[in-house]
Amino acid sequence: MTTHTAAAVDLGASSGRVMLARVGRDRLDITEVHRFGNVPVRLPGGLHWDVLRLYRDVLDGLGQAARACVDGEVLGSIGIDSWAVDYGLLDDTGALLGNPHHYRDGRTSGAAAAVHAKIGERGLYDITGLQYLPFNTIYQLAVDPAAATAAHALLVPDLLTYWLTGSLGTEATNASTTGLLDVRSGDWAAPLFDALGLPPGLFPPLRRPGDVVGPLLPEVLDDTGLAPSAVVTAVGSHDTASAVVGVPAADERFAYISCGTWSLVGVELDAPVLTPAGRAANFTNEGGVDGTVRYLRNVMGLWLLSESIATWNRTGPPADLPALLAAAADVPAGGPVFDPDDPVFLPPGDQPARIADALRRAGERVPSSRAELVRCILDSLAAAYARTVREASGLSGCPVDVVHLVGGGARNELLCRLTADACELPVLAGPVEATALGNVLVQARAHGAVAGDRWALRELLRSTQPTTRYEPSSM
Ligand code: LFR
Repeated sequence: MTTHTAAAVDLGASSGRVMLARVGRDRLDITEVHRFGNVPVRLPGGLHWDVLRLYRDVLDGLGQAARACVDGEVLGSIGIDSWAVDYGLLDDTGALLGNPHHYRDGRTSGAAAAVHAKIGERGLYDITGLQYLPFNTIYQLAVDPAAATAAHALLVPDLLTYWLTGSLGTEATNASTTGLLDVRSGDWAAPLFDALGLPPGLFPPLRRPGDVVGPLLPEVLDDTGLAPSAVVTAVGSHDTASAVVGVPAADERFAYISCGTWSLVGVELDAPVLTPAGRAANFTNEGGVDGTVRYLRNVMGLWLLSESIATWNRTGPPADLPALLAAAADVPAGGPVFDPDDPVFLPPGDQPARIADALRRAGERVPSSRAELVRCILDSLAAAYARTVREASGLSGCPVDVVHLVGGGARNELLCRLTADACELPVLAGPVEATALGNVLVQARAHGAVAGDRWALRELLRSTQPTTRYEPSSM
């Protein structure tokens, strides 16, 4: 087998990156060739993604990837992943009908109630197995006046794929986050489209991770300098699906925390769990690569920290994150905690004030310094991770011996340590770039550079990517 050169386009809620990877039987190298901000724009009509800016950066990144190829090396494929649920609408000529909304926009308040009046919440879960999040695509579409007449809806990675290749499709792992997919059949749930008055073919047919989508359009070749042989290849286009592929687990007995803007906490299963207890605990059955199920719940994540820092930077002396984390590590254990999953924290805004309110309401002490507040956020996240890992294991019957913490949060030593303590389990931290690694591994397998199931891919991760182990301090 040869080495495959692939680019991963990985878009997060606050930044995007294009990574260049070389993957072979004993080789997995990945380097960042372009990193860019993802800055949403507030208009009178709501909070939007600047999707053309993102696409411009994707093209620039692919150009950099082409130029980074050395000694006759040719970039063979490109895979795209991003956050879930958001979409762009197209007319019948393929033109974009307006900028996609941001899932944190307030337009969905009240949308769920309207949808549940047509399809009961329990019935919806029975069909989709999806956790309730107020911004699931189904709720967004219900309040989107353009949806009923649009020719196509494309999830964000599928929209970028369309612009690169001209090919319409919906990648299956991301489709599973829409609230419109039947969790048993794995196909679109026609009765839900009916009930909501949505065109039945609004989303184009599904494609699976590993499917080759096709070559790049001539204008893309011009813009990027890529070779005409490069193809876009479907990956787990939901970033969390790629992140779970990128978890370097040795066997099934693990939980994962994909820790970035959100923290996605759960286990990997072969079949969905659709029990009333799972529904009551708001656990989701999202689609994973190779037909796996990501049985997890969203925890609010580092968004609490990044929005706190943004607030401090707006209103006072700039915050120095490394210094704050060092000081937070010196704050004594046993301080106040709040429930990070309170929906009050969902929209952008003054998180320190919201956290202080939440603590006051719960009769807890309010932190008196920035460092104490950072510690309070991390303690609260660690406690939420521990609760969620226990519930995921209990509800699914999947035993957990180790917690893999991947994504940007793996750099945060204090968070990893607190998580090990709260879970009373070892935490294996890293890789930071699990999502991009999961993305390129699926491409490399599709193009024959590596073989085997997800365990073979994880074996390659374990032999090439360093991790840091944190033991719980009571052990
Ligand atoms: C993480 C993520 C989560 C999804 C949230 C919103 O980046 O994709 O899995 O619930 O973003 O799309």
